[in-house]
Amino acid sequence: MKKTWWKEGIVYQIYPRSFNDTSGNGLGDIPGITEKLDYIKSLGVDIIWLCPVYKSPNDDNGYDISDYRAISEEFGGSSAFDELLEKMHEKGLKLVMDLVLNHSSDEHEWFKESRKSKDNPYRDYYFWKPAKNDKEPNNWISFFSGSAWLKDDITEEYFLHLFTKKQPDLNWENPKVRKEIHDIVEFWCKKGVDGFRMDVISLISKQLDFPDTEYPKDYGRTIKNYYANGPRIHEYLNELNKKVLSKYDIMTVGEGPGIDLSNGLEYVHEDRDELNMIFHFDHMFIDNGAGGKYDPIDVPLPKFKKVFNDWDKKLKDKGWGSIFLGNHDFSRMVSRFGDDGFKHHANSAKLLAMLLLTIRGTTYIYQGDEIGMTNVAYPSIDYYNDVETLGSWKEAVKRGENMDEFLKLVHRQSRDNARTPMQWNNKINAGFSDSNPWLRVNPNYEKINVENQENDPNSILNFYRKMIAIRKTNNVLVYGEYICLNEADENLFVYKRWDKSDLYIVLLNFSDETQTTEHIDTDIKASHLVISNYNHNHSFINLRPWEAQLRKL
Ligand code: ISL
Repeated sequence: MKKTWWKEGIVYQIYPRSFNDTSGNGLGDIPGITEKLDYIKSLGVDIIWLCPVYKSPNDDNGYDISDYRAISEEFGGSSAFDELLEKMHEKGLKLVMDLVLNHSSDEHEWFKESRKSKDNPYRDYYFWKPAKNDKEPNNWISFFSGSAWLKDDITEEYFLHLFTKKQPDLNWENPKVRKEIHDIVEFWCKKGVDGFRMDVISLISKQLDFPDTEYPKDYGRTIKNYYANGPRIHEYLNELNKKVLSKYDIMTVGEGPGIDLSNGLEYVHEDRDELNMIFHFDHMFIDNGAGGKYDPIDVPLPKFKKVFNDWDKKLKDKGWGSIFLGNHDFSRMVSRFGDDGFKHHANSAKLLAMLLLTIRGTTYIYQGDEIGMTNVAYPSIDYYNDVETLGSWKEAVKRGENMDEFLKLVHRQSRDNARTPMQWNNKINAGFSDSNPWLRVNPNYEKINVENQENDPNSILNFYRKMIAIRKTNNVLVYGEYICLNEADENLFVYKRWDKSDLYIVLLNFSDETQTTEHIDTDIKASHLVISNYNHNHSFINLRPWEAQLRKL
């Protein structure tokens, strides 16, 4: 395996709108990030992935870009961005931009032109189709509910939007579109950014016959598979790589709904010159039942472990993985994979930190997870902001569902769970802003906040710092071999990491009861403890509720 900075680096993901507001308008901003660089640096991370900060009407909080070269004025404009980049580089931090290239905003100049007439030079920048039997060109459903086509009055044709109707899909078939995209990527490379997270990159190549799809009953869960991995996807990525990416020392990570074990390597194989890493969602959609996200099911631990085991095997010696348990699109990782109740909150958050930092692949930490921020449960739908949540709510109303019950599902599944403002201290608005935040703070900020945890050597925050330091000084935890020792065990996740000189054993008790490791065949007896989330009486035979131990031979 080639050794590089982005394999060894640890990424911290920032959702700027919710990170830190310095202008006092209730929205986080770029100077707010600059202000917190010492905090970020103190975690020990190396790379910041910044969710979109471009000019945007914010129909989907920045994932609808109206000018790919301009920074949103609300966030501080380009001078604030330049300052952030400069300060980050001074401190030895790298910056990864989020690029949304599958679609633009409908307020982008290209789209404004495109809709004007059928022969406008920008018409083919998007997908326009006439009606079929007085209806949409096909039956495709948008990710955010309803048809994926919208009729535009000017030419009476439909355009494709796999996300909201303000996010028209760009037509990568058109060489002019690809040239524009290459130029945009080059623009940011020349500015000195260190990489890109490419939004829904698996969707950029479309099936051009736009077939009607016979959606099975579980389409809520499988919908992405109909649109992803189109016929020219690898050609496009290869071209982008050859023309721009390969000329710079940057990292790329493609977001990949619809990417799975059968095709993942095709995106990241080190000989293929496409992307460095992808985000697959095998563990993130694992709790989606037949009805999709709002039909959640319980997940047995072996199924969860299998995702990590299978992907490690698949990528081993050929490609590189991304290890994450949360981001701005999912509920909080401690509420989802841990236990956010009073008793086990801290230990389960620390256990998940140990997992993130000891599995093979680059670690991605989402803002707030380092203090164990949890899901929120707003009293009514009026408090929610996310387009996906609101779309699903409307659909549920149409279906005549019991909306009190549906609100409980929103509490569990809404993307807003991860978007509540960062909890800095126990003062007004959690120290995020002087005025009312765009999204209500989670009321538990009085207990769960950075300031409290700075002062507590046993806090989740300080555990992250220790774990990060351990990983940074032990390359075996980055590159070393990985094997899971107890695939079928319902409660424990135990694995080894090793190379020629070192061997680590990771013991994670994913349950709220004591569990024995006696049946697991390891060299455990000869090992010594490196770090644990409990600070006394460590036995490697009996692991207490949510106990996590990193041991070394
Ligand atoms: O959010 C999801 C499930 O709750 C995903 O299906 C998500 O829509 C998908 O992973 C794509 O996400 C990305 O593109 C979207 C944007 O809304 C997300 O925030 C972004 O991460 C459209 O640009």
